[in-house]
Amino acid sequence: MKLSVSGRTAATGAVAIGVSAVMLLTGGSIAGAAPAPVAAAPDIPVANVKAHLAQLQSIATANGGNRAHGRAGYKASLDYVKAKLDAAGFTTTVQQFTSSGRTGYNLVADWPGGDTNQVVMAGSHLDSVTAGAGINDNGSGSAAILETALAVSRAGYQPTKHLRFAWWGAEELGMVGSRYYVNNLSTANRSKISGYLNFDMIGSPNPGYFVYDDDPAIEKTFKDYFTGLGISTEPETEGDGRSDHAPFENAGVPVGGLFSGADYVKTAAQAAKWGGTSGQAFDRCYHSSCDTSANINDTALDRNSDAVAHAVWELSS
Ligand code: DTR
Ligand code: CA
Ligand code: ZN
Ligand code: ZN
Repeated sequence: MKLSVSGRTAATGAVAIGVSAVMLLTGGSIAGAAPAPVAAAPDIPVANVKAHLAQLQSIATANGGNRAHGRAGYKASLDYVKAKLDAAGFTTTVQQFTSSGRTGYNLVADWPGGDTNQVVMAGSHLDSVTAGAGINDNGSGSAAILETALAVSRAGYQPTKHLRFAWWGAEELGMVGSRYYVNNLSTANRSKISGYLNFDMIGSPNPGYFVYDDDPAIEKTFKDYFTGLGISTEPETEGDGRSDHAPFENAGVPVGGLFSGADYVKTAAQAAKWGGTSGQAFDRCYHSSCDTSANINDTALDRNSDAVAHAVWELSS
């Protein structure tokens, strides 16, 4: 396993006058101070998420039409994401592995600070199938967690827990990259991961709003967010064991995540509550050449990206 680490320590120039200092100045008492409220996550601009998707589309177009494991389009995708994170102050690590005779890569980005004995992870697979650009599957998840990581940097967010983001290679070959990562964690480091959040297809053109029903606390965090939007979600069951949360779950890590649907067909009842077209797949371009920038529902991508940020802020505070 080869590792390369780069990146810059986050700028810490911001000087904040804490509530306690202000209260002392105005004669207040710290003892009576109410517990600090959980910092609210910022809105994630969906235009920024779509700009990342446009870059991933351009990369696929320039590299044989895909971003698949072992192909030039995958490594170019990883280089794009890594450059954004390095510039934003993350400590990035590229983990190399071999699968089906080709070299694969995971990208792991740590946000400096927080309790490294309590690590909150958010991950998405960055690879596509060979048939196409993989913009919904899974540029959508990759772009959403990238923009969330950049929002952490912009906010100078200093969470109690340590934040780690990951972009997996070779998921389409059977969660190869994420399994390689988990298998190469020491038992001690594995036990420090307090939760893993997975985002794989979150912008489907005929979207559903599914929440992984694995860890109850993580599930509640997501469900409460969508309740606040007046959206009734459903448990995500079709994908059990079919994406990168599976290796973490098998290792005993609490997992959760979001999903907007793949090749299953939206029912009339689902169309009545979510809109869209009943009797049609959530994503008719699943694993097809038409999974391009046009294969995204902006509203679903926006809502799910904001839910990613909400969960990252809430679970790490
Ligand atoms: N995104 C799919 C894996 C996946 C996750 N949830 C579901 C549900 C139904 C079908 C597939 C999936 C992939 O990467 O192939
Ligand atoms: Ca938003
Ligand atoms: Zn897929
Ligand atoms: Zn996927």
